[in-house]
Amino acid sequence: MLTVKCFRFPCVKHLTTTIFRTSNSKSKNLKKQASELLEYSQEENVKSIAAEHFSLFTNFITSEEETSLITEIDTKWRRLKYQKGHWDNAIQDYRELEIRDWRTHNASIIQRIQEVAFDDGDVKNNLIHVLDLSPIGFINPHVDSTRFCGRVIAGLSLLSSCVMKYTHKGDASIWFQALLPPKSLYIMKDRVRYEFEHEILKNEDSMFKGEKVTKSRRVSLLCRSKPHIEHDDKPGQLFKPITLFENT
Ligand SMILES: O=C(O)CCC(=O)C(=O)O
Repeated sequence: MLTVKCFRFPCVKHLTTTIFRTSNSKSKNLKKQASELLEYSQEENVKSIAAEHFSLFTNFITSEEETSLITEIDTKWRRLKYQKGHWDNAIQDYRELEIRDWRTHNASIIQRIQEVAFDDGDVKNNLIHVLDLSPIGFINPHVDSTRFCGRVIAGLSLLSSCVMKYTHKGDASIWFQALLPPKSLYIMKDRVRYEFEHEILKNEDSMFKGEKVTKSRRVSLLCRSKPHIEHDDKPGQLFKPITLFENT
């Protein structure tokens, strides 16, 4: 069994996120060296699709920033317990929130994510979806609803590693998966966002490069762009976007 710690994936420790700034000061080009954290099916094109439409940045935040985010998030649950299942069973053993107004320090982290994830033409959704999976929680394969979500989804992982798998909607033999360490940021967009279903594997199925990955409590912060056609996203309706999944 593999409990994901840096020493079991020696490269993780040394994966640094290198920042290159382009001449356009608005566009930030973060280059990552996290290829060890990706695994692909045999199909040739999947690697190039992932290279273009999926990014993973390790150590996007510091441990102090992770603690600061979790501290704020944990003040918000009140008595909200983990729920057994989503209405369509898309998610199991989870709870979720949407937060628009963050404490100043945490707001600057959200801003950093949005700066990296979105292009000039994207309209960011400032309601940040916080998803808390219990140790036995998981997310079934789905594509986020195009009614509620635009071309970009960025996810910051906190507390535990997990495996996120992407499977092509038309051909299950075409897939790739990412080992997401805590404090990492992934960005899925365009072809990966629309043509692949994504899922967070349950512990029983959670294998990466032949080794078992055991997830404990994992919290994610999801920053999404808005769809180009406006839909009502008033607070209170928000758990609709949490129901982000297309019924495929
Ligand atoms: O928790 C995550 O990183 C994935 C969330 C997800 O699947 C989604 O919001 O569509």
